[in-house]
Amino acid sequence: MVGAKRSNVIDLRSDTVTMPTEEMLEAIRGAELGDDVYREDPTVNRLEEMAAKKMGMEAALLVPSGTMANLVSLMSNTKRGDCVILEAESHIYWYEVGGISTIAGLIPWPIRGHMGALDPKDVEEAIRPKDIHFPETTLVCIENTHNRAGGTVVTPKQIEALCKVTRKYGLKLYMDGARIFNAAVALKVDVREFTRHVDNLMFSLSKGLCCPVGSVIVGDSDFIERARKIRKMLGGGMRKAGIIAAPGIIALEKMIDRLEEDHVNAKVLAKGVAGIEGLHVDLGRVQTNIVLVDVSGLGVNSNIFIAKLKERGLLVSYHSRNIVRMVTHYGITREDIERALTIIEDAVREIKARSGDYF
Ligand code: TLP
Repeated sequence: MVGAKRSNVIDLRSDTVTMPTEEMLEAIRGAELGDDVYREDPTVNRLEEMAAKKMGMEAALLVPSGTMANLVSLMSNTKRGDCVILEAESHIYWYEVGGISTIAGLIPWPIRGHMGALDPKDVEEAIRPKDIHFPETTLVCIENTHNRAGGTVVTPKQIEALCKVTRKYGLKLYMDGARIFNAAVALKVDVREFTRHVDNLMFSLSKGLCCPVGSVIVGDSDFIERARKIRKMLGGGMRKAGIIAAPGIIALEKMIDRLEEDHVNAKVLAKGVAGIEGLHVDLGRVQTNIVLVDVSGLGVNSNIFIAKLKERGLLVSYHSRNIVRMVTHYGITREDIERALTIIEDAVREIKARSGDYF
C-alpha cells in the first residue's frame, strides 16, 4: 500500500519511512527523461530550477541522499585538511559514518549548542587562529531542524547572528536543512527567511515530503558546479534521474503545508506521553515532528522500552541510553497517535508491574 501504513504496525521510527503518494507514482510513470550527466533530463532540470527559486539561491543539484548531500557540500565548501565547526550532536558528526574525515579529509570541530543552535560566541572562540600549528577553519555547519535535539528550530535570527561571525572571519556557513520545511512551517515563515543568511544548504525530499529518494543541494552557481563534479566523483551522477525528480516536484508543490499536521500530531503525542508517570518529555523541544521521551523514570533503558512497544505493534527509535525518539509523518493519523498512547500506557503498566525483573 502506498502513502499510508502497510500493516497494522504504527511506525514512528522516522519520517524516512514515508511512502510516495499515488500522484507521485503517476508522475514517476509519466516523467520525461534524459541523461542527467549530460544535463539532458528535463524533469531533473525543472526540479533543480524550482528548488533554487524556492530557496532564493542561484542553482540546485539533486543527489541520492541527505548523507551524500552533506558530504558533497562539505567537500565543495572546503579543501582537505580544513577544520569544520559543527554542533556536537549534529547528523554530520553522529550518523554519517565519519565521511567528513575519511572521505572529505576534514577535521570536525564539534561544539555543543543549546537546543541544537550554536552560540555565535562559542563559534568565534572555536575558530583556529592563523598559526603555523593549526589547521585552517573554513566552514561552519548548522542543522535545521536539529534532529538529536528533538526537531528544534534554529531561528532566522540565530542564523543571522552566526552569519555575522562567519562573514567577519571569511568562513562559509552551510545548513543541513534535511527538515528545513518543518522549520518554516513551524514558524509560519517563508523558507527563505532561513536560507538568506547561509551560503548554501541541502534539504531532503525523502523524509516528511514523502518522496522515495533524494535530497537537493542549493547555493550559488559556482558552488553548485563544484558540487556537480564532486557528486560525479562519489558515484552520484544518476543518469535518468527524472524518475526521482518527478515526485520531488510534487513534494515542493503539494507536500510542504501539510507538515503542519505532523507537528500537531507530535504535540498531541508529546502531551499524552508527558502525562504518563515514569516518562518525561521536554515539551519546549517539541516544535516540529519529533518527540524525545526520557524513560529513565521507569528504571529501564531505551532498548527495553523499545522492545516492549514493538511487541505491541509500535515502532520507535533509539536516541540514547535513556531516550527514545518518536517521529510523526504522512500516513500517521490522529487515531494512530491515540492508539500509540494506549500502547505506551500499556507497556508502562507492564514495566512497572515487573520492575526488578529487568536489571
Ligand atoms: N536522519 C535519519 C537517520 O540517519 C538518523 C533519521 O531517521 O532521522 N541530516 C539530517 C538532519 C538527518 O536527520 C538525516 C537522516 C540526514 C541528514 C541524512 O539523510 P539520508 O538518510 O537521506 O542520508
